[in-house]
Amino acid sequence: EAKATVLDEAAIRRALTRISHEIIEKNKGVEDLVLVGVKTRGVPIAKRLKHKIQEIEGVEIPEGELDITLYRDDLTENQDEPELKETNITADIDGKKVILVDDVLYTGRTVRAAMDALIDHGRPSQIQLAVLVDRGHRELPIRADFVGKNVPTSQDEIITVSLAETDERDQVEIHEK
Ligand code: 3GP
Ligand code: 5GP
Ligand code: MG
Repeated sequence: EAKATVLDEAAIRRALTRISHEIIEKNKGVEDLVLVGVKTRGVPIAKRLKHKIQEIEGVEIPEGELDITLYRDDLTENQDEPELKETNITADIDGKKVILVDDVLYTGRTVRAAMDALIDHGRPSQIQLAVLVDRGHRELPIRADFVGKNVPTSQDEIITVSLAETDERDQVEIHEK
């Protein structure tokens, strides 16, 4: 059962609005940006950022998606590496500033695999990272450029991310594993 709600619908909306402004500010506009969502829930988050940035700047940013899966049955076992399953990036990422988007950043291994996949796909001029929640416990030297909320967790906790597009409503909670 849920221990606490860390973001409700309004808080998620505000966080994504803030991140949209931060992306525009950091990049001095939206030129050469490409958004790439990491499946599953990074994809609707990337689409929301795209729409918000379009509202603010009046420019449509290309987007794509990556499917990176941990080949393991038990999410509590931490031994297997994330692997790329599927890529759908029609945008040319050569020379582009790619913003990777995921729901939760934890060990950083998924992001590392995502960066490998991007670099196989072209030569981005930069890769930036946006996440809704950073729960800590990095195992690699990876950090996010844009964070919705930092949620310090223990290893026994999990963050559940519900989004209207995949789960009928918007909510982020902490659960005991
Ligand atoms: P997502 O694909 O929407 O991000 O990894 C598959 C799903 O399992 C993820 O959905 C995520 O929500 C959920 N999940 C919950 N806890 C963990 C965890 O500790 N590791 C991983 N890889 N996924 C988790
Ligand atoms: P990492 O590779 O950084 O350990 O984990 C990142 C990926 O694993 C994210 O795409 C996310 O889906 C998933 N993940 C890791 N921990 C959690 C968690 O506590 N909650 C959720 N929802 N996803 C998690
Ligand atoms: Mg994810």
